[in-house]
Amino acid sequence: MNNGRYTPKPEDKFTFGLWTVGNRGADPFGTQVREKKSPVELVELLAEVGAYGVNFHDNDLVPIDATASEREAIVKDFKKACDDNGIKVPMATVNLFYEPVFRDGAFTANDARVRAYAVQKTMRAMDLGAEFDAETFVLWGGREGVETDACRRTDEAIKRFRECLNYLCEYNAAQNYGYQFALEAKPNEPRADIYFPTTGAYLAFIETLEHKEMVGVNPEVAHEQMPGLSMMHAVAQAWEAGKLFHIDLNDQYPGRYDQDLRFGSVSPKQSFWLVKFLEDVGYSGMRHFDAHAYRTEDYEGVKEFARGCMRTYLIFKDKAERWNNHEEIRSILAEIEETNKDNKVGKFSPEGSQNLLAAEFDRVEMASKGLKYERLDQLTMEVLLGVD
Ligand code: GLT
Ligand code: MN
Ligand code: MN
Repeated sequence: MNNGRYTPKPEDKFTFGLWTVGNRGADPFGTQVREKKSPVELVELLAEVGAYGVNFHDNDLVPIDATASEREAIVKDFKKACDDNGIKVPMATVNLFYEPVFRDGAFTANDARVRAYAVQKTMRAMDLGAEFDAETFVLWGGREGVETDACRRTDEAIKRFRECLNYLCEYNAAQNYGYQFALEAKPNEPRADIYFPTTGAYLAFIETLEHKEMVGVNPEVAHEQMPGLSMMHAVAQAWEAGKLFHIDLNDQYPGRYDQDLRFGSVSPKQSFWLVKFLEDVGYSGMRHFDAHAYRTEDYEGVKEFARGCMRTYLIFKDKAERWNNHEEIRSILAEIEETNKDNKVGKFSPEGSQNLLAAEFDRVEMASKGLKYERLDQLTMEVLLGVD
């Protein structure tokens, strides 16, 4: 149904990480269920399903113990695969969580050698991304946290994190890479508590950096919904602050481990509001799916998963347009706007404040009329359920 309309196009800017379609289904209780595909094969898969781009961690592409000449050969092959398949590399990142050396964190680890190694590894990952003209550099501090707070003072961890970020921003400027750093929050997993647990926490932290203009956020649906928060609200705050540099789309049941499920598959209504927000404000960045297929699937299922993420996004985009043009919804919104148009607060002035202090408000009258949000929400549901 509507197949052409929901077919991804380059201008939709749909991207996937090598680690997403390359996820082989291992979990803490069981091993891989899908055979390994090389980065080149994964690029071919992404081209087949209609993605715009691919993103990677340094070690998704170049194994950690690769020699310089192996690295060179891998980069050459991968570049060719991207060019041949018309796939871009808009974002790069660094793996600071897999190796045992990062068991106590990377930028916040107690061992100063580990922190220096983490910065070195990040600079090298920035070099790698720059070879592919990546514009965004994501930092997910997966191990920046604790099982026990006995190990360090939390404010010391924050200072260490800031020192590393300031250093990397200087490197970005010195190398003329022009990256925008996007910090990705998550409340827990793999650590019991991860520092900067929400997008909001990172937004506050960014203001304390020396090059705050270079640094924004990469909110992820699953990471906001794990603790039961609203992804769309986090995204809206980031957007309003001019800090929405990237986005990780997926889905998640609240209160569980990080599920990274197919976009829109768990919470269609929240996903709809998210897509509607991004489209309404004109977000022009990448729509990155940080999700993976069920463990039950083979690579046909992986393609089905990837196509599903994009198709669902486009369906919600369509629904958002329908919502915006819906006659009754528009008339209720116009009534709402009517009550909003006479703003009595505005910017403070001594005279204005005297007027406000003297103003008379009929609080009973103001609360006397229903706001029609029930009707508005029901109409939303009808649009979403496809009966309107
Ligand atoms: C890892 C994590 C994701 C991050 C990736 C970037 S790696 O898969 O679960 O949320 O976005 O480091
Ligand atoms: Mn996740
Ligand atoms: Mn993510």
